[in-house]
Amino acid sequence: MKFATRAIHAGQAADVATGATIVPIYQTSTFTQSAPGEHKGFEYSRSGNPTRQALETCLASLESAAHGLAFASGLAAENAVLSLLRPGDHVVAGEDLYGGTGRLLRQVFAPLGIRTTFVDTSDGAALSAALEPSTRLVWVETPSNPLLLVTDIAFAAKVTHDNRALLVVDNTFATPYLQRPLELGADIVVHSTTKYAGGHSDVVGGAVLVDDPGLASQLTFYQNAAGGVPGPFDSWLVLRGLKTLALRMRAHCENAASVAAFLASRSEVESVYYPGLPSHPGHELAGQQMSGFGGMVSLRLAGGRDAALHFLQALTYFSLAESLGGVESLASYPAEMTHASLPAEDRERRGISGGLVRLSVGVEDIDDLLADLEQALEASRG
Ligand code: P1T
Repeated sequence: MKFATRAIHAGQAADVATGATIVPIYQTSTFTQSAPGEHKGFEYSRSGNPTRQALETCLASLESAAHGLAFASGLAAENAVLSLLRPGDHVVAGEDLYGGTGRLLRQVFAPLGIRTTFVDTSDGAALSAALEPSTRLVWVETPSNPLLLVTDIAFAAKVTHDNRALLVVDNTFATPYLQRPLELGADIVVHSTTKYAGGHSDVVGGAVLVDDPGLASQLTFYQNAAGGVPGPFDSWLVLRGLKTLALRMRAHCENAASVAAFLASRSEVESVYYPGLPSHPGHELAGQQMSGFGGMVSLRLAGGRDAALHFLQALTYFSLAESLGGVESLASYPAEMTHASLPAEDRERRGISGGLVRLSVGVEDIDDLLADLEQALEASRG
């Protein structure tokens, strides 16, 4: 079965009990047993629920993974992966990554004795140099949030494995339609399914995908023992979103490419960050390890913070909002929104400041999006 077919059919056979064509929302916390311990595969919805199981099967199929686990949010999924670590373990993580992931590493796991070194993982030499004998996990976001840096997954897997550590790739921005890290050597894929997987900005969720049965059983134990699971309705919303992932990603890529080219032609814009532009330092690599360049575009306005704020206020179809990956276009100011939890000097050093704006390019008509951007750029001049 090809990708778009699996998105619609994997884990989604007609319901055995009723023939329902669409996986039902099994809105139940518990399952009646015929005798103690005798049941039909489900006992209690924290441990397992048929709607969640359908989602987990579908996500695993799309990521070419043997095992899929769904969580209540992307951060709950990340927390499950980090629970594999013990005090004294070391993590190497990309320095450009979602602010909440950095906060989890710095403010939740560091006090537990799990240290993280943040480096630019798109720089192979910097990545290799950051590995230590106690490094157990390498954590990569590619393309990264918000600067769209591209890390070589196959290279990262090699140096990580040479160091007897595990490579985690946050595949939220790319989605399995454009990039499948497990096929390139990664050990663990994480997702915020809140984003492109769900696709409609109406649900918060997360997922972890692995091949290794040992990792799968540790993570399954943690999922049940710690309990950060999604409810049946949220699972169903993500599953419904996945059915159109291929269609949506093609439209996101096409619109984002037009937006990036348009922004690059404007004098108000100092730089455009989009892996699909030949000028992007990761363009060639992205062309090899991804089958499209995605729907996220960041830009730096020459007029700095004031220009950025005027631009954001003037936009009509791009809502000023956190999050990304929905059918509707969103715009954010990372320094004061998604990445506000980073230490200020880190933000400044990495350029998450001044005129930096992040766009999640939706699937509206491109003419309307470009007209909206044009009038907002004019307004950004103040
Ligand atoms: O919000 P949540 O579902 O918990 O997912 C966290 C997360 C994980 N990984 C990446 C790459 C993400 O972008 C996110 C969440 N990001 C935003 C809310 C944002 O606007 O960037």
